[in-house]
Amino acid sequence: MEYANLLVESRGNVGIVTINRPKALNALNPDTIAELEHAFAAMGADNALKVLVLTGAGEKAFVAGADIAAMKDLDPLAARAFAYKGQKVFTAIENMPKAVIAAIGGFALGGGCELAMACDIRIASENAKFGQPEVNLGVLPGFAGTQRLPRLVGKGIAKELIYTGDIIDAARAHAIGLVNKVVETGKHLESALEMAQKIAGKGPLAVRFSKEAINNGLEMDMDRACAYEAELFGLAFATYDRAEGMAAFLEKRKPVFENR
Ligand code: DAK
Repeated sequence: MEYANLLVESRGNVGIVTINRPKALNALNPDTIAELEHAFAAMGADNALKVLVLTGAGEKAFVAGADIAAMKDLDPLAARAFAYKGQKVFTAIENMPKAVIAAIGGFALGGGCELAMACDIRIASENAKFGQPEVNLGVLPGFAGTQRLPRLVGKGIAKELIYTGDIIDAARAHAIGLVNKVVETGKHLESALEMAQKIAGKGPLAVRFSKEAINNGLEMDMDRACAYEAELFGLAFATYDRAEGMAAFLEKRKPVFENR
């Protein structure tokens, strides 16, 4: 597929998706959301890619939110359809069978912050700014921000950010656990790629099962979540990579994982 709003590339076994509408601060219009759906589905299914990185073009923004110009005339049913579509695409990103890292420079507001939260890990430049300013527009977060933000930073801080619409800097985002790491301005992609390379060197099925255990387990009670973890642990023992990883350790060599 030809993408009008994305740049899609791979570097070795890392896939990179860049939202490329810098003049509109990479705001998410319906076409961009549809392209994200397609790109992530393709990269998720591509066994040559072990880790995915999502970023925004230009220095000013990761994504400044849903495209307000595209949203302003929606009737309620179209708005609902837009919200469902965005939620579906973000959930697909969250459930990719491989790690997804958001590399964030500049604004990650509204739908942009929600998109970053659908990724597994967030690495931000010092110039990054985060917020859910939807209340300024008379709406609430529509791409699951009311759900993912409290799960990441806790209910009290999430309510503060969503009710006030305040925009916070990278240092505060780090302090509240919204981002994993803050790096010098402009180095967010480089840093994300470094982490992606590190993860890509691990057993891909072990990373995938860990992700499933964390994402699904957090929605269960502790007993069920631990049972689920045990099932996945057992499943890992059915894989070639588990046998290879343990053999390599005992033979004092580097493992060669085959994703099977
Ligand atoms: N949508 C469309 N265009 C945007 C945009 C956005 N979210 N953000 C920026 N732009 C455009 C600006 O209109 C401007 O375009 P031109 O005038 O040059 O044509 C260009 O990007 C540069 O922006 P500024 O000139 O404003 O740049 P500044 O540095 O002065 O300010 C800013 C940067 C990020 C502080 C400012 O642009 C801003 O406040 N932007 C809006 C941020 C925002 O409110 N984001 C949240 C959007 S609401 C739902 C589903 C989902 C959602 C809601 C409901 N359902 C359907 C239920 C999610 C909602 C959101 O994400």
